[in-house]
Amino acid sequence: MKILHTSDWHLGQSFFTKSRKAEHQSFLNWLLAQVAAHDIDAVIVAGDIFDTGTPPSYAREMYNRFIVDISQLNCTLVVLGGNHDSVSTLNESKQLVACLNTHVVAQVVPNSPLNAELNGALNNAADSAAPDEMHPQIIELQDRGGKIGAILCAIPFIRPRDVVQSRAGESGLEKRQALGEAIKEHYHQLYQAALADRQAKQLDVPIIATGHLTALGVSQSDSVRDIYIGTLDGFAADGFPPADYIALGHIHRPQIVAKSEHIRYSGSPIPLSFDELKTTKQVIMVTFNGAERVAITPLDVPMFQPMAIIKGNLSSIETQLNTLANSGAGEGASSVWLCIEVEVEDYLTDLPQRIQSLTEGLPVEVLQLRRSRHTAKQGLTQTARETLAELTPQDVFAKRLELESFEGEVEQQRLERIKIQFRQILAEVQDGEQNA
Ligand SMILES: [Mn+2]
Repeated sequence: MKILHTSDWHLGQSFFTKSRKAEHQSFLNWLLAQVAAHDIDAVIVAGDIFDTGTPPSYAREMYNRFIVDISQLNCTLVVLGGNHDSVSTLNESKQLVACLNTHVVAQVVPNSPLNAELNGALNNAADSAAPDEMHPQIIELQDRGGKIGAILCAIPFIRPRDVVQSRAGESGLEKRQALGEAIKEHYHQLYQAALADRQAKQLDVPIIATGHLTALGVSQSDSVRDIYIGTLDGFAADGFPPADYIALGHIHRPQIVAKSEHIRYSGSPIPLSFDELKTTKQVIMVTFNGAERVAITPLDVPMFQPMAIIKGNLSSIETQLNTLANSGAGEGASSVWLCIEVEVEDYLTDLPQRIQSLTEGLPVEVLQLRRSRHTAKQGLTQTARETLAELTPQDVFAKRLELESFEGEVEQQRLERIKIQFRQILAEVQDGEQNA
């Protein structure tokens, strides 16, 4: 049994007004070629298929086309909901794509026995192909020969309301702990159900789990929003069950979790922010022989759109631009997308014009212009040194926020959320001090 693990496609993303359509289409074509070349039995997408809950038509069309194409390769597809995905958007075509060998798990079935019963009834009414008592998140993955090759605990992004009931009077810390425990319990229940199924059918197959969350101790990139701020900082990796492989999504940089080879983030297949250019993009191929995991092989995804970050003072930026142009980058179908960070003359008000004149005639397009704000940083350090005792936590946080840029509507909304969360956390800490 061979599976391919990928995540965080973010189909439909618009990047500083640029569409990622061509890159996504190239990636999907490349992925289909890998499925064919390596005889992949199943592809798992661990959340964030779409960038938003209401993706543009072209993105939905791309998704539909991919499902048709992969089913023709006799490969199973598993699609899990991420925090960016809308449960109802993914569920719209769930029954339809089930006919094309594609399993969609958009949300978790709650742990509570009452809810589980209700959901079981709803699920059976909607999906008459599930007459047995199998948990709807347990999927027997078939290999290309139609035999069961693995049992999957299909766990999408877990929304707190799906697994915990908040109680009045609970502190923030208690809420965080309750959510962490509930997530752990959800993994445990599904793992036990998978074990029971494997035992009952005497199968020599691995148990694979998935997830779309922040596992503790993982480094993040710019484009990942802290979904658990204020509720949970991260899920401790020791809360995962002893599955043979755990396919994670949400973090865009490929990485191993808690030094465990088999617990991994595949990362996003295309860079979703300039910050993500630091690492090569991958999908992960996992090979099993019976129940035994014999190889974990990252496959590097080609870079379909040239992108670069250029930093420095204006004269160094000019030199780097010319080096880039002379290297032949951007001479293909698309010019190089650039992020330019001005480090010294960042105070100049006519920076955009200066950068424009430097890049004129070169095969580049400047999508982002950052000022590195040295002066602002010095300001903060100075104030902090002189008057920290006189400042309130709000003052310090406000000064820190001044160092960040929040451009555009989405970023402004993010800024508002951060401010609200800061106030909540501060209130909690201050409550705690009074009670102590
Ligand atoms: Mn994502």
